[in-house]
Amino acid sequence: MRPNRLREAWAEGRAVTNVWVSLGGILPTEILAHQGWDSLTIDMQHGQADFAGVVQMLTAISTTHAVPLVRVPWNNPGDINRVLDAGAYGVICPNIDTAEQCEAFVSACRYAPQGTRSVGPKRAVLYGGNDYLAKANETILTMAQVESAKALANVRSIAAVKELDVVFIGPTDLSLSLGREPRADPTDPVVVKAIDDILAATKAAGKRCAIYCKSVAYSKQMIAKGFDFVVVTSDEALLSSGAALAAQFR
Ligand code: 3PY
Ligand code: MG
Repeated sequence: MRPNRLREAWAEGRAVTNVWVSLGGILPTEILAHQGWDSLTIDMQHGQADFAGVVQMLTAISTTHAVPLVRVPWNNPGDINRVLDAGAYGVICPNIDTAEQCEAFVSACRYAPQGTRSVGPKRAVLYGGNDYLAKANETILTMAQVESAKALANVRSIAAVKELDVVFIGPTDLSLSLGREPRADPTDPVVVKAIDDILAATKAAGKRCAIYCKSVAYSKQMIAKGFDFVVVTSDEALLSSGAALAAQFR
């Protein structure tokens, strides 16, 4: 099976980068994938893509070495199975608040005996290889978003879920849930402490930790703190900041 290059980078001690794809489209996604990111995330929770669009974007990403990830809209085994069958090499699940919710999520990502994923990998075999069924469980990444006060309280038990690979911090929802200004790249001490506590609990459980950022400077700070995975920017941010800059020519 095609190896998961994120797992390989971590085994070499290297943190990895990601760009978030919210607007979508085949060619824009392919252009982004060619810029040297370690991975791309197609966002089905707050992004525009429908399922057919996701399959097209996964195909576009697979013209490169970037690892294709999908954020599903919710913790729903039907959606999780479909994006994996379409060739996602990792699933990011939003709003995991308890270990029980995390168990249900990872179960949908793993074939028996580790889980309850149904067998029917269509494009996944074309992308991953003919031994996909045998190797999928050890290759696919399970990434649970910890992004609420309840999840913060439960982070030790969430991080301890056996088949969970990555705890992924959603700073905007986390900030809002903690009664602070909802924003990425937070500097509010209450939110920063929550982020540090989640990172420490994740590392103590021997798992990888990821965070959504919106600037290069903040992403670098997070890697220096010990994060294994940083979302650096998004198609939406790149388009609007580039267009705003160009509009200043007068
Ligand atoms: C959040 O910041 O809440 C996120 O989910 C980032 O994608
Ligand atoms: Mg969120």
